[in-house]
Amino acid sequence: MSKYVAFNNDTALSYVQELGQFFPTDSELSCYEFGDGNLNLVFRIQDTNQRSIILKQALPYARCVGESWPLTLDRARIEASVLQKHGKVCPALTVKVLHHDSELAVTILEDLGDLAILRGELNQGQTFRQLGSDVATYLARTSFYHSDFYLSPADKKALVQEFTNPELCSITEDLFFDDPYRVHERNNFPAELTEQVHLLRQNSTLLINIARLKSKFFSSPQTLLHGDVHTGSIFVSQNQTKFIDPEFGFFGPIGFDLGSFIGNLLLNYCAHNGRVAEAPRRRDLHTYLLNTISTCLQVFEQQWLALAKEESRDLALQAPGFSEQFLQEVLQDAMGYCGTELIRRTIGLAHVADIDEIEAADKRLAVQKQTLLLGEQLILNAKSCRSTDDFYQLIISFVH
Ligand code: SR1
Ligand code: MG
Repeated sequence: MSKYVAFNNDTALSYVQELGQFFPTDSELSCYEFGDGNLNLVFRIQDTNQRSIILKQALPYARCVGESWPLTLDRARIEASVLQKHGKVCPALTVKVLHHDSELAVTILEDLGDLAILRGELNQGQTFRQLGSDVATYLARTSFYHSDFYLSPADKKALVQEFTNPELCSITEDLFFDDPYRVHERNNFPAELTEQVHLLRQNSTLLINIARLKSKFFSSPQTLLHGDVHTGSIFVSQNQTKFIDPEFGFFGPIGFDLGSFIGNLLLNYCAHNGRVAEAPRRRDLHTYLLNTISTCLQVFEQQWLALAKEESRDLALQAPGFSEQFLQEVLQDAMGYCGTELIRRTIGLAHVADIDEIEAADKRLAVQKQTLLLGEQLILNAKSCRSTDDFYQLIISFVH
């Protein structure tokens, strides 16, 4: 019989006390639940001397929808294992796993209490100088070291099996590539967008590109992805960046994580048009976001190519010029997935606070129109992207 039981504040606290690993004996501990994500419970357990840890527990359903949407507890194992794998090759940028129990779907993590979730910070107009290069470093290192360039074929195939994540992948398959392009009860957009959405759904070239991106998502096990790189999955301070929450991790196309991240910066960029009234302030924030995107693309390319040159182990994949060609396709994929993130966050089930919290309905609608249009153009132009500069220039041409 399974020992799974969903924790409350008291049972989470007792569990940690029984483990007896994280606090000195006889510490006075307290616990509260503060999870505001779509899926899980998140508790902070602390003593009276500023020591604290985070206990995350998966529920057997999606928290944001309720018990009518059952969801595998195995996502907790996947999340803890991705963090451990990514933490090995990129420790500075990955939250540390302190303990994991697959049966209870519980993971204990270091508390990043001094850091804050990136989405909230960006929405308050905060900026982080290291963000673009830190995210690029995390994506380049985690994607390279779990790719065929580095892993032996046998190790890679074993890992692909270990990280098969069908239920969570199916959420992404539905929410990114299906729902927005047809009538579905999960979709959520104002009536005023109906015509633009209708036109999007009639665009056969767009639909072929969506099919290509979905097909690649289905069957391109290029690397162990984080799988959900939005700005709610990144903690930041002025000198640190930490990735959390890779429960959607699986072996998929490298461009997916990169595209999702840039998509979230662009959602924030467009949202500023409805959030920030003063033009000079808005211009500064826009400049910051564009610089961050540009840095992220350039550093990702530099680091990935340097790793491919210095660390590739597969003989055939070392053929001169191949890694550059491979990377070009990664960028094309990233641009396409970036577009799908913009569209699904605008009209699908899971929106972003950046846009939803814009109080004035007319301003919010103008932003939604812009994110839809930008998403569509990124997808339509993805195949012609040949360099990081092409990617960047396309963004500039549609946001300026
Ligand atoms: C039902 S899950 C909705 C979204 O939340 C997660 O963070 C993923 O982005 C997913 O698409
Ligand atoms: Mg999450």
